[in-house]
Amino acid sequence: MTKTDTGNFATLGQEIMTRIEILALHTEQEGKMTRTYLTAAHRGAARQIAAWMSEAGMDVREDAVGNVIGRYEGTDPCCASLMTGSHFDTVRDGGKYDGPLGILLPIACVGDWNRQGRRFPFPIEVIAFCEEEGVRFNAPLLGSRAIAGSFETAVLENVDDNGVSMREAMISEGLNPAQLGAAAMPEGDIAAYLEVHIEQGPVLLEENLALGVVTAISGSSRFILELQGTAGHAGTVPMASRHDALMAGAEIALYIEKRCNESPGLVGTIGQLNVTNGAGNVIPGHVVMSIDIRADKDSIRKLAVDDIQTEIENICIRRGIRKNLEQTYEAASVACAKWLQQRLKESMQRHGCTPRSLPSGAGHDGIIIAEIAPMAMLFVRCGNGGTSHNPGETMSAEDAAIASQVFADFVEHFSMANPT
Ligand code: HGY
Ligand code: MN
Ligand code: MN
Repeated sequence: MTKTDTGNFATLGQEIMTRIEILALHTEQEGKMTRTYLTAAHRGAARQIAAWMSEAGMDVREDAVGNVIGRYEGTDPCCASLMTGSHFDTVRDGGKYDGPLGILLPIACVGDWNRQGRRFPFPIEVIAFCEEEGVRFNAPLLGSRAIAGSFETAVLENVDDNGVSMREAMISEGLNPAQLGAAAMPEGDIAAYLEVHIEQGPVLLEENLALGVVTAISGSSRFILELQGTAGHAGTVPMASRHDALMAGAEIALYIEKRCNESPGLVGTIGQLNVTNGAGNVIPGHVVMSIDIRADKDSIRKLAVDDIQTEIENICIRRGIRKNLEQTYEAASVACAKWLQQRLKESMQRHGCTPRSLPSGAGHDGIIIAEIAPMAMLFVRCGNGGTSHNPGETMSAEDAAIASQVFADFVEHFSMANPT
């Protein structure tokens, strides 16, 4: 792969887009993109990724949590690896680029180096992280946590909508939860981690830029709130006597919206709200809802979380509702390594790209891998207004090509020496 051979990258861009379409066929919902942890669709996708990694000349293995790991050996056995990758699980009825781009782009580049018989001093490890979204078992970033050695085994008892625990699901798929500790990669083994990911927002699209360098990955606080009121007859209970769990949840949701509108960069989302045994003629007695609060500045997020917890308390007292607020996730914002950002910008400039920097409002596996290695992210423009976690998510083959070219340049210029 020569630096100036853009035609070659156009071919790689097409290969990536074709493979994203093939991978998208591994879905739980015909015609929709839903691939959650350890379902048949997920396992089929893992096998397909492993085949592509092998075809590209990588040694392939699956670790105890279900990550698919392709290793392209280097020439110097003492060199720490350059790690890259992303996740291959999806949200429900989501997009097909969120995750797979960051797996299939490096595989395409390694395949091209392999065809040319090209090796680097350092090994390249492409990680297809098995679970980042946290959809099936309400526990995100399982794949990267296992590799970083920060997997919290308590989540093994989390159950899915069918009452199947994560532990049972793993065992039935031939994975051994007792081996999770062995999935951890020692800190010194990884020289740097670079994740290529769609931006999942409108900034690059609005500025007509193909690529961006991520400065930091926003932290987030996530909760499950259970509200216990009193179910009753919709026609006979006067409004003033009700303890309506859904109305309490609605008031809480509207407060969160109001509070998050008060600070720029602060966002709040109620992605799930379920009425237990709901019926049109029954006052909701029990509601379970998710709460997701994020901000690029941790201090802003924490202030908002405090206010929201206080207001939940006030609303529940006033409405005679019992509550259980369980925190399911907490992550501080994580800065991307400055020296890697600089290297990425140099690669972009060598290929005529404006080195635009921007923060990531979305979470990524990089927030966890940053615990064991210097981390960087390369964003790729989204089309369709920048939408994501939506079937309208899209990107172009041209942008896949230029992202491949910049990624390849980054690798070809990579050396262990951290100049700072
Ligand atoms: O929720 C997130 O930010 C990521 O897409 N899992
Ligand atoms: Mn993602
Ligand atoms: Mn996502």
